[in-house]
Amino acid sequence: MPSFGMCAVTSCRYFAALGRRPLTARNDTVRDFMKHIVAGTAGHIDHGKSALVRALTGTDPDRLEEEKRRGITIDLGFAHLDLDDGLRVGFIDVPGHERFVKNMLAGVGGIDLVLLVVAADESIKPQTREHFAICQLLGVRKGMVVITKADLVDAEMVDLVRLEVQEFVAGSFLEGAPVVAASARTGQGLDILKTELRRLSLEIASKPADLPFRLPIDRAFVMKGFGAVVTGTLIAGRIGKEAEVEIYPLGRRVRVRGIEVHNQPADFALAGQRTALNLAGVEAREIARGMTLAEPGLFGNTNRLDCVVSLLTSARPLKNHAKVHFHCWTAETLAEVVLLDAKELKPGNRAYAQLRVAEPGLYLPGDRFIIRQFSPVTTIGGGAILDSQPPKHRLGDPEVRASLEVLEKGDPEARLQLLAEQAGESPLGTLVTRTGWQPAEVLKVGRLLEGKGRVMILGQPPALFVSASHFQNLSQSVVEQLEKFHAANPLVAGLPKEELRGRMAAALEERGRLARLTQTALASTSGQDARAPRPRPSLQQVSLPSTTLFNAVLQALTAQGKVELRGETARRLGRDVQLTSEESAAKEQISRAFEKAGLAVPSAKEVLGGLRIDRARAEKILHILLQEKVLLKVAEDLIFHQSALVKLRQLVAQRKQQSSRIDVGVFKEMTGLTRKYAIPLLEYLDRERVTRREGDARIIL
Ligand SMILES: Nc1nc2c(ncn2[C@@H]2O[C@H](COP(=O)(O)OP(=O)(O)OP(=O)(O)O)[C@@H](O)[C@H]2O)c(=O)[nH]1
Ligand SMILES: [Mg+2]
Repeated sequence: MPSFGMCAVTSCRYFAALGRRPLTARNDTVRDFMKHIVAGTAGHIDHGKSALVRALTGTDPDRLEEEKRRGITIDLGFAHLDLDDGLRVGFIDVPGHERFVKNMLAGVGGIDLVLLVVAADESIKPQTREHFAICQLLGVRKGMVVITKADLVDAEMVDLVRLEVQEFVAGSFLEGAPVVAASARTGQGLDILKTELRRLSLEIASKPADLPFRLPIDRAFVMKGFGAVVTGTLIAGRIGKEAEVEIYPLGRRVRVRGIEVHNQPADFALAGQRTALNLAGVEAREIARGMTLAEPGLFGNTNRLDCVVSLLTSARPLKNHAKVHFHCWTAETLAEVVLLDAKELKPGNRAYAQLRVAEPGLYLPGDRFIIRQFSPVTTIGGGAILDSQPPKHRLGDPEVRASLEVLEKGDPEARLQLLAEQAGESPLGTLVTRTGWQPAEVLKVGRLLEGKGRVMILGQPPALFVSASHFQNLSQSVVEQLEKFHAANPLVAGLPKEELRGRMAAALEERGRLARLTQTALASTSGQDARAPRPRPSLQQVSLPSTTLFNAVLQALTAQGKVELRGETARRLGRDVQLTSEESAAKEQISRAFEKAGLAVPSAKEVLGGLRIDRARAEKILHILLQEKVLLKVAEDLIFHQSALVKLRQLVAQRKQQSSRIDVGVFKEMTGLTRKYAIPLLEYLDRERVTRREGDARIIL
């Protein structure tokens, strides 16, 4: 097997193919104590972004032949620079051309700081604005402005551009940020730039290594001798060699055969690092930009996202159900914007919306995205994902807004409680996708809520989160349904558990509907705003409870003495079959008829036919007698009174004193029965282990 990463020669070939610096013998392992920061360039075409990266790092980020020939950047380029103090800055160089903004978007998602590049001879141009708006929408927090090509103009001009730039970034995250004049040609300003870069980098918090590992793929290609290689910025967690990972949304599980961090072989990669992974078990052509590597089976893919969307002031009003281009991390797809609390989104405003994305993917709460107009394609806004597996919302449901506010602004406990309440019951895995937290974190916060009586965590190991209100609603519904059942079926002792569970969806729906009606009525009589958040029953999505939850509810009700379980049936405790006097008489009559007949029993049809009550009720009474074991069904249409069977056993026991062997003839003689009764009764005795068949005879046991 080729050794990806550790072999200097092949790695050189590998990096030659990437257009990067080859390995040096000195740097053969990644230093995990280093701080890793990712800086992105941004700015108008030809303003000197790539030349600046090259001047800073010595690496030409334009790696494609076409880029070199045309002198423009088409796709993302990568380079890095080691500053002192164990600080490594990875650069993502983006294209400025209007047509390649989508490539820019695939790179900008994972950056910690931006170098907004403005050429001294051109000042602010359209893509300066667009790229900067994108950075703001994506929530980039740090950066600086670099006035490039300072060698082409005089100092006065540089000052003028500086003023323009300062005005341009006023009120944004770049207000007060360094504005450095530099020249890639003369080297002017590069030292100051590095000093500022270092200062800013030290202020930046490292990306979260304690969140589940995620690597949005920005490139996938095949390396001769290695196979599939993918690259990307590790946005969370850590990944080690030999780990099994899943390619979302493909659902393919593959092995990490080798890791390189900033061109150097490594045993693992950490959040914030530019990473290349050599994957075993997949072809490069099966993987594409926009897919994500993450822990296998941990998350679910999604194509519905609840989010908050902001529209740029430069955009046209956004209509409900508008189609847009959606960009999140390295992914790009079409999406429909369903506005949840407005009919139309006005320029400069924000609203809650559900995005229905055309291609499912791995998106988690907190992820930022950009939307671009369907046609002509320009950036019009962006936002943050609040829920990656949202429920279907009822049209005009005022609670939707209140819930989304909790998801946007609430603390972890409030958010988890809301998600648990919305679903009624949620498997741990769903909550991991809906929070983006590690399973252990979901359990930790869940336990806090459990301590406060707001959720219950069921299962062994604990894996099912049930909101306390849902549990309560279910318990009440079970009792109500049983009451209803008993009232309608006085002759039936109980309801099979599965049937009872099957009635729960409709029962909960009804409870929810009533609760909503009451609340609306209360709100209108008390003058309250009907849109204000209300208690939770209507929040829950009505569906059949899982068996785990349903059994837990039945257990709790049994412990409370409200319900009684008999085998697979449930009934209200102490609830007996209630018979009318006519029915009681019929019951007595049936019982007596069989008792009197001894072993030469009549058919059930004959007995029931002689009663005064109707056939259906008679059948139920017969069923009760069978359930009470007063009567016993020995074979199809062969029912005996239990006293007759007791006598039969006694008879057989007496016979044993003479001989422990009997055959059919002897049995017939003993009992005076015909073959019609004798054979089924002998088989019954065999089943009851009173006798054992041996050839044509029986041994009495
Ligand atoms: N005189 C001078 N020319 C520069 C400087 N920086 C870049 N250039 C030139 O400007 C042109 C464009 O530079 P690039 O670095 O390719 O610009 P870019 O912003 O990366 O362009 P795109 O990636 O296509 O958006 C090239 O011809 C560079 O040689 C500089 O500081 N001084
Ligand atoms: Mg360039």
